[in-house]
Amino acid sequence: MKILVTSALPYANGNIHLGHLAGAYLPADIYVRYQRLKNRDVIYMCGTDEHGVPVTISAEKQNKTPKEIVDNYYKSIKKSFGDFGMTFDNFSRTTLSIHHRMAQDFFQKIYNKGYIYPKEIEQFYCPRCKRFLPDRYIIGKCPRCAADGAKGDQCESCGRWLEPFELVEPKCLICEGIPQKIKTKHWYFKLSAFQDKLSDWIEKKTDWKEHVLGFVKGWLKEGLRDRPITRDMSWGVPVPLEQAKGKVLYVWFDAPIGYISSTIEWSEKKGKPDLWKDYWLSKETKLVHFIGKDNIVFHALIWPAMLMAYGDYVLPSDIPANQFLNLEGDKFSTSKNYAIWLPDYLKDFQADSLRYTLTRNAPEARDTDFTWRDFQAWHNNELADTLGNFINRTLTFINKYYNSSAPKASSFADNDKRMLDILSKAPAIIGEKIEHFEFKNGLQEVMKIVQEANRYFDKEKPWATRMTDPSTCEKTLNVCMKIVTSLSVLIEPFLPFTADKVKKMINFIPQDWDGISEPKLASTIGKPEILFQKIDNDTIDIQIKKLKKTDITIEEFRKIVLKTAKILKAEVVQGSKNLIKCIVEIGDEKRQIVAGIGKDYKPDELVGKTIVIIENLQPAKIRGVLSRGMLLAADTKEGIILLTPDKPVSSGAIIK
Ligand code: B3M
Ligand code: ZN
Repeated sequence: MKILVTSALPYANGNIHLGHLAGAYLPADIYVRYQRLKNRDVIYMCGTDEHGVPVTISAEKQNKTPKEIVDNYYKSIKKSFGDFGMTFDNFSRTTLSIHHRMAQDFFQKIYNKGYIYPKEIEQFYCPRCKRFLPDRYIIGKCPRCAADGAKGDQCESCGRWLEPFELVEPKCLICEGIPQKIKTKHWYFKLSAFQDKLSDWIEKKTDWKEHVLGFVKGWLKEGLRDRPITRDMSWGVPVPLEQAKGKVLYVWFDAPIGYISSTIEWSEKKGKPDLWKDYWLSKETKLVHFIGKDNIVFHALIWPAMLMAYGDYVLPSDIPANQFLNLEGDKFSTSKNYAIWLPDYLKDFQADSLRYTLTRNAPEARDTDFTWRDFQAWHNNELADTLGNFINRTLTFINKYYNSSAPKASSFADNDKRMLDILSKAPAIIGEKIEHFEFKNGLQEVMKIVQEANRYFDKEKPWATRMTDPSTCEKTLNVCMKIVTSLSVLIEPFLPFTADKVKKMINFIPQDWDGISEPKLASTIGKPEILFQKIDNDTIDIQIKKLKKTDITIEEFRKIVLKTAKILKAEVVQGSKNLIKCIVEIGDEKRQIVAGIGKDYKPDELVGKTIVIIENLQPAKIRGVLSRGMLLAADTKEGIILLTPDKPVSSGAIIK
């Protein structure tokens, strides 16, 4: 049997945070590493989702092109995943031409089969921004749960799937203006045609997670509606129809196809361009999609319907979606920068401590909470004092008293046999948990062995028997060495970096998951090293403080130099609608500042105004134009309003 594993393709518009890891990435990596240790034919596909409104919105906010955004985040996401020990067989990008071709082929084929049709509809248009507003460019109140900030396609609070017109008090996301309804044409996917087929298919998925089935059945009960799968934007996969010029595929139409194109890219890199077909075109393949719960509808309904419409590909066999991880009692929020970002975490701590914490506390069946205090306690008490301690006390003992050669044993007493019996059963017990996506329980089983092992060591007292009964002592250490050897494999899916270190220290003889039930020992061991250094309170306090981004100290505020400045010259930056380049006078000095105020001010209106600027901001290039400083303005519903002094004042005056 072939196993094809995927993790949700992260949008290339920001870094990965702990919530993402706990949802879709870490569990998949544990699963895949385990399958490899079982010698199964498994591949693990992922890549960045580089189209769609999330990317264009970030580009607009940062005054960059979408391409600049995705190039940058593709690199940094890939790097931090690598440093976290993620073992994708391929990490692709949806902007590659192979993906564009696949997505267009997919569209074309199901269009030819009659599953896609055009429809004239009304759509929101922002008169101020002068453009159509795709769903996520509209925000408002959710019609079901009344939460603020619901997006035009989905309410993140209650999970309801929305159409932009359903939002109460809709607003343009960019300018907060009130949008108008205007006619346009879009292409719809006939999801309704798959109502019965999907219901039958889901009926058979009795072993899926309860909350996934609950979600899916809820949608099926409401009745599936056809979905528009094209958008009026320029960033994306062009719709492959003459009549649809200037439109692109909806990102959720092209993104899951990315799982296939990533597999094709992998095959091509391997020099076996048809290899992907063995996985995708075989009904025997076990296709497993790891995702967070906000992606359930797309993976468990729309994507299978797309696959059914297309016809040739295998359908998902399981979708073990996780619930959400919260952070110190609150939701992760990218927009409020309330998150722990993976690259930041990795600067200060080792990957395995996080892999441990996130698995020990995995949101498998309900939302869970990450706290820095738990992280510290589990690292110190469980990784350092329990796991690290057992391995260290065993190896140090052997190093010191047996000159680093593996202790031998010819017969065993009951207590030893009990321990060896635990080891022989461990791979099956832990494996069973992993196969059922119960990673938290799997890890708990590993830690039970470690606790037993420490108890065994304490009870056998080798430090005493060394003097009184040397052969018993050697036998005890032989058992302990077997435990360490087993552990070096059993912890690998969860703690791969630690597993590697242990294997090096014990001169590990290659053994797979099943083989490790009767561990083979190398004849000598290397030098023991401490696996986990304790983390102190100060280190954790710093992390906790970092999370409260909103408060700054008076010292921090004093670093900002605010001054009055007079605008001498202003002109629109070439190739941009919104950026204005101003030459300002600050006392004796003249300098250039670029500001995104072109929608609300004409260059002529600006000249002669005295405004307020931040003088000591690091220079930056905006669209290739140098900007030294930043002007202050109120961001209001009516537009941008510049701050100007109450009474006439000369330029260069310090503001306090
Ligand atoms: N990029 C959404 C997300 O990051 C989306 C997943 C696509 S999986 C095909 O939550
Ligand atoms: Zn607008």
